[in-house]
Amino acid sequence: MNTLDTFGWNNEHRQDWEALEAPQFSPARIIADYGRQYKVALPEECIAQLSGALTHKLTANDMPKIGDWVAVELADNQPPIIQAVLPRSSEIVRGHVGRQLDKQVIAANVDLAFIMQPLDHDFSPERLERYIFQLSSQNIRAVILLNKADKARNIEEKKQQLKGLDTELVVMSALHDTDLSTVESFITPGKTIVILGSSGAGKSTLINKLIGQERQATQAIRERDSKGRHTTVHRELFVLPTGGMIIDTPGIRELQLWGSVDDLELSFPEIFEAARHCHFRNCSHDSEAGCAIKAGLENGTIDKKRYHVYCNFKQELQKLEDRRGFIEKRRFEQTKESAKRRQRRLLRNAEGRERNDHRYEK
Ligand SMILES: Nc1nc2c(ncn2[C@@H]2O[C@H](COP(=O)(O)OP(=O)(O)O)[C@@H](O)[C@H]2O)c(=O)[nH]1
Ligand SMILES: [Mg+2]
Ligand SMILES: [Zn+2]
Repeated sequence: MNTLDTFGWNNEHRQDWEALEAPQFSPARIIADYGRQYKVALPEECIAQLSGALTHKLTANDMPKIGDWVAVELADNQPPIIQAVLPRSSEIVRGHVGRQLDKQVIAANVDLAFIMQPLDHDFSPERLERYIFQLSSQNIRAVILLNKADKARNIEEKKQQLKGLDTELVVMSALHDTDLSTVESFITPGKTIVILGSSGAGKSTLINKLIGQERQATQAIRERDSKGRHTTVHRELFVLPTGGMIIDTPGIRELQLWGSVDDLELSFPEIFEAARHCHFRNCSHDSEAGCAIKAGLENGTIDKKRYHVYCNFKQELQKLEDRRGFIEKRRFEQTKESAKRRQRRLLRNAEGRERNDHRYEK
């Protein structure tokens, strides 16, 4: 029988729960996110709604996300109402797609992430680097699952292209492998794993295999380009027979980065290490004498492709920082301006009162 512990409830959550001082509510975990409605585990599973107060109060990112622990109000003959969201131990985020400048929370309270990529023409080291960067800046351990090994050619060559990543790597076939013990060894009781990757990579196929049931719809793929249509439309958390949980996600077409230039050091330590040895402190690694990056690229201690990816990310993150800085500044100026307006208004009112007072005194 499932208990809250099956869903990962631990001492840390218990402490957060105590701090909430809401004994009239019950703890529950969000196990499916349908937009306005949620499926929660109490541990028994049911559909819950967000309270009106939270709907108004919370920003989009603070709204309950898959994996969140929440406080629900239970009443007879009524659907449970979510009244609070507990602090998150971790977040999986990406940059917002579109014009909005913000992060977007994909899942909460995750212990490990599988990044799944097929070994066919969808294989892209740069795309993997994006995930690795994003996860390392969120302090989430990642494991790469290279899927569809049954269809792949040049597996060794592809693995070679990933040797600079310093991330565990499993070559597999979700569809044909009868032994998934290597993948299963990462999934331990009480821990939550999220599976990320493009649509059509084989995420839902793997989840069905792990659960031992066809719970998630998988897609008939267009053979020509192996591009998938999105079959998984919402995020859902599954408890595996072996204990441990896995969150299925719809495919991410392009992972927009969210973070700062400083975060790059976590995923590109060799580049930062070399840069410390450049002759000039503000070396742009372009044409300066005594540039350790250039030397590293020439003698092969720095991988050229990785350096290229690093430069792209740096540019992207710098742009993000600049835009965020610009918005912050504008917000600050607007606050200053409205404070001034408020002060002027108060002053005018005070003067008005004074004039009135004089009138009465006469
Ligand atoms: N050849 C082959 N096909 C696979 C493998 N894993 C998944 N597929 C197929 O790839 C398609 C997309 O799988 P699906 O699980 O829906 O991908 P998702 O979008 O990542 O959830 C389906 O037609 C699967 O049958 C594999 O290991 N080998
Ligand atoms: Mg799917
Ligand atoms: Zn340099």
